[in-house]
Amino acid sequence: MATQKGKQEGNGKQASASLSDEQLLDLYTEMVNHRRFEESAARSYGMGRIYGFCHLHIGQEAIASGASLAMADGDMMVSAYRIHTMAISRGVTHQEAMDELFGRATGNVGGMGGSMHLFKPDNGFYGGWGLVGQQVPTATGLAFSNKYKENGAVVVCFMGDGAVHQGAIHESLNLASIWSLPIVYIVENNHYGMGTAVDRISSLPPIHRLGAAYDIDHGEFDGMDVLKTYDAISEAFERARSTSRPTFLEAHCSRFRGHSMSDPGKYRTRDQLAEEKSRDPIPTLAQTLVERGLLDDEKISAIDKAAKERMKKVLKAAEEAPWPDASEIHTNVFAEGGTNG
Ligand SMILES: Cc1ncc(C[n+]2csc(CCOP(=O)(O)OP(=O)(O)O)c2C)c(N)n1
Ligand SMILES: [Mg+2]
Repeated sequence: MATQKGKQEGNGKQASASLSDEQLLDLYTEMVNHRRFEESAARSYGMGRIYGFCHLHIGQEAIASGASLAMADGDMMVSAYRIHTMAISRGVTHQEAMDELFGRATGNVGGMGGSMHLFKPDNGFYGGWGLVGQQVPTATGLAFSNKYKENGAVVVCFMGDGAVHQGAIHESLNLASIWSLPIVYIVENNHYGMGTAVDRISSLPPIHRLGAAYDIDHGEFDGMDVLKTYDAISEAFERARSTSRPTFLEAHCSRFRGHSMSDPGKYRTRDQLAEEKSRDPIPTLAQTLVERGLLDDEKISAIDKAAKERMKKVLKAAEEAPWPDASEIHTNVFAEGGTNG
């Protein structure tokens, strides 16, 4: 890592070195489950079962799993709209998530939110926001609240590379720095916004440099490697816990599908995509675990088979799940007791 003052340099202690064999296998299994969930969502969207927007995290699963593993009870995660895997890592079941995508009453938020608005506050997952950058002031406010209450909780807040120029993000970083908030901001730099390469729209690269402007420790990591992801995020969490200082990290990653289901992805060549896929986080972890004697071909196939079978059942149940009742149409639209009733 970098050496300049203010940059996250790596504290020499790699949190991943203390993970047990069981935790490593769980991490791998979770990432395979994420992949199969997202592929099932893609197929269901193509079949007209999912309405509205649908943004997949295929290729970026290591970030959801690595970050979630770094969290302790009470910590909070906030993200944008590419969130199925994050919500699932924080305890939303595959069924609750898929039912929500299908718009069913049994969904995570009663079928009212859809793909972009999963929530699980009991496990520290605070969404799920559709406006680019919108989640960052919200996450910063949560961090302020945690510090005020002295509850020791740390917030991790994700945003895309296309979001970092939003004014509200700059205001948030400034406040996080002057108020010394226990928060870890992570830019998932998958190189593209909705269709334009980040290098064409940003004067920033490397994006993590933005942290320096607000006197925030900053750094970058390989978001295609779940163990490096876990190490970098754990170090930032440790800083937040021990010094109540924010960190601004850039995760280098790739999304293997379009921005959303309606994006044909004409802005990158087949060769470029193939190169990105050669760094797929799932086989990368598999190889490490094979080398450590924890996985072999047979176990890899068994984990994958179980993930596919689970998704078959989940899809069938989502198909059969009830729709929300029409009487629910105004539920959660207006605050109770407010001027609107
Ligand atoms: C305020 C606002 N402007 C525009 C949009 C439309 N929009 C949705 S996603 C997106 C690009 C975001 O790209 P990035 O932040 O890199 O995230 P990624 O989709 O790559 O994960 C845009 C412009 C929006 N949702 N909100
Ligand atoms: Mg992007």
